[in-house]
Amino acid sequence: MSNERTLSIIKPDAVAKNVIGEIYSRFEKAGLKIVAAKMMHLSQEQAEGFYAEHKERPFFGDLVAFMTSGPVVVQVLEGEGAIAKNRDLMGATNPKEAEAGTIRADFADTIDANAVHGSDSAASAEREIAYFFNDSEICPRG
Ligand code: RTP
Ligand code: MG
Repeated sequence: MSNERTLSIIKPDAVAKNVIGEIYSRFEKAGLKIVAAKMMHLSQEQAEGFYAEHKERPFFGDLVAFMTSGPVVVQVLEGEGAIAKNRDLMGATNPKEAEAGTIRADFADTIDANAVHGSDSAASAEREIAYFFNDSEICPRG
């Protein structure tokens, strides 16, 4: 496994529940470093562009409506095997199917309001990091 970067979003439901710190703590305890972060309220256009791969899916409208319903926290996580490690920490997309102890099992309520996003491959990590951050906004590796 190599040192990787991945894009993570704490979604509006988790921000509203006041669990940003608890989720950050899970990243840090798993050895992932937060090397860039910003809080933002996504516009319709930003949410549609971010989830463009799902444009034709029946849930696309609900997904965009949810992601624009309140502020989110967007971060770049760095570490050994960061992409898979973050997906493991998150748990299954549907919190009802997520393993105990995962972020979605502990903090999410529904498949729409499922607390976190994480890049699912090296290619999506690269695209998604560049979608939200300039190189100058990401701390150098070190
Ligand atoms: P994410 O992209 O947000 O990290 O979630 P994921 O990889 O686990 O799931 P993905 O298939 O990429 O779907 C993106 C988001 O769309 C919503 N979704 N709803 N109703 C449905 O069947 C359905 N399937 C997906 C979820 O909120 C999911 O996080
Ligand atoms: Mg996904």
